[in-house]
Amino acid sequence: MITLYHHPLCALSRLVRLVLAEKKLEFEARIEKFWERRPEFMEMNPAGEVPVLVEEDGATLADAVAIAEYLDEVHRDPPLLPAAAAARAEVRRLVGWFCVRFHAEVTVNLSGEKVFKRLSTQHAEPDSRKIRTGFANIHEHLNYIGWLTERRTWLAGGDFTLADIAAAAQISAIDYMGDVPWERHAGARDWYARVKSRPSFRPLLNDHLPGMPPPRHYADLDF
Ligand SMILES: N[C@@H](CCC(=O)N[C@@H](CS)C(=O)NCC(=O)O)C(=O)O
Repeated sequence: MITLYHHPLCALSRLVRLVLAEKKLEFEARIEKFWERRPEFMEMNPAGEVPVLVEEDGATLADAVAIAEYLDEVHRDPPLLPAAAAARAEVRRLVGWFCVRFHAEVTVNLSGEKVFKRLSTQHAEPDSRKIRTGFANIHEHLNYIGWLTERRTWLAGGDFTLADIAAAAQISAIDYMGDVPWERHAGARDWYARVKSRPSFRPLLNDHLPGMPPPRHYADLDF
């Protein structure tokens, strides 16, 4: 069976969990406290980052998008990248947008400060300037999702793709902390409600970290 080393509130780990679930692949999920830099884990991924996926034959893969593309190549059904080269390039552009830009501008500032700083160090205070920056930046991204879904059924076109997964993975990690300003972004909210109602999303909605419960609307499909 596949083993996934992840953290429940790591957006990039969530991306891989969603891909595995869309493809209905069974896997054993192991929570990795990556900040402890366990020697056995560092050996698996010298970057010391989750997610890491280990195949039954021992093949070890790191980096969320590399893992997602690998899974899409090896398990074609359902495809998460389109067959046409130009359509594939559009999906990859948006995957990069959310895994790189959104992650750096929003997720690192919000969950990095509020969750991982608290988990990884005993006394570090969250940096309120970074938190303000994360809150300021999220609007541009939610507006962009609204703009895209006024023109397309899903983010990259007519089909649900890895672009939707990449965006929803980031947003779900922020939503777990109740930090998504849904009241100002009806378009993004409608799109997220559609993603949230997919069976692949259910395990994420059941996440519950001891001492860090999600807000009530987090698992609500009609939020
Ligand atoms: N390039 C990696 C980045 C993943 C990443 O940023 N993971 C964070 C947790 S969400 C991590 O493990 N950070 C390690 C650290 O801060 O030392 C990927 O896309 O998978």
